[in-house]
Amino acid sequence: MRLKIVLETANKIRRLEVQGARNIAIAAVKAVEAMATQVEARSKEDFLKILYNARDILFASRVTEPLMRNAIRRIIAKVKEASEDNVETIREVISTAAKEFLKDLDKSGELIAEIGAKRIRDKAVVFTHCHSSTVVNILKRAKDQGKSFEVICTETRPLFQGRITAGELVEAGIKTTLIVDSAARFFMNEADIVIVGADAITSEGNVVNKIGTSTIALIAKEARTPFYVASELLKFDPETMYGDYEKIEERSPEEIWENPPKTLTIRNPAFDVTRREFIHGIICEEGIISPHSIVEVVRRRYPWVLSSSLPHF
Ligand code: RUB
Repeated sequence: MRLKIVLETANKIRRLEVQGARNIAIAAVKAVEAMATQVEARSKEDFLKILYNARDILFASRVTEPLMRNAIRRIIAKVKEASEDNVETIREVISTAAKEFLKDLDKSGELIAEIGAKRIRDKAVVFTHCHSSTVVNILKRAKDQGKSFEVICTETRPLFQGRITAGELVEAGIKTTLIVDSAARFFMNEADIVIVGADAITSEGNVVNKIGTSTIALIAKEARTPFYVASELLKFDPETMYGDYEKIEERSPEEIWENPPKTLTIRNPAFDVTRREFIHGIICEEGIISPHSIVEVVRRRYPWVLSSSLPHF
């Protein structure tokens, strides 16, 4: 019962009621913060056990979400560092860590919108895939700056997240065309730039994003259209530094076909990996960086991300 809010949030994340890496991390942090205000614990150790439980539930809700994992690990690290055993103090530590994390995420989002908007030239056609709040913010910023451009977005099967993107862009007054995923090559000739979001960035600079992203990157390369990824650096997964592969979530076949023939196999991976050589740049809070430099840039800006992963050894 004491983990009710965490369980509810994990279910919303699993069902995609909360969608996109950033929104997922924000929901998870808020759930941990809310849980911490209510939970009864006798000591710091006791509190930590509850936090570990919450962490495991949230991490399992979607396995390809390092931004959420980095956020929760950060909060737990702050609790571990706290010298006091007083439960009320621990509650404050969690609340402060959560608020700081969300504030920093907001700042990064702002910087990315500002930097990314500069890449959108007047009269440009921007191609995107799925729904990334980071990409939508870049596009809205460019629109606010008075640029006139249009967007082509894929519907993004199986769950049509492209419709969320299209809805938000149209609402913002941006001319938008929705296409089926398989029309990507057909329309790539019309695009000047591709910008997609990210769920995870590996230590080798490869990017994990919604299934179909790597096909779009291939197509963009063939059509000589620059391909950019807009992402907070905290989507970097420190576990990949130490040899682990980023796990790719595989979702229910029912999302693809509700009543298929009984003996049919249906596979439904949620994400795929785009190799760094297809990526012109990662638009992040440090500027536009080469995917090759990801570890160096993360180490400079968020040294704790790498140090908190050391227990992997
Ligand atoms: C969403 C998706 C988005 C990234 C980045 O997949 O792949 O491109 O999560 O989003 P799903 P953001 O719909 O399966 O969650 O920029 O908002 O973090």
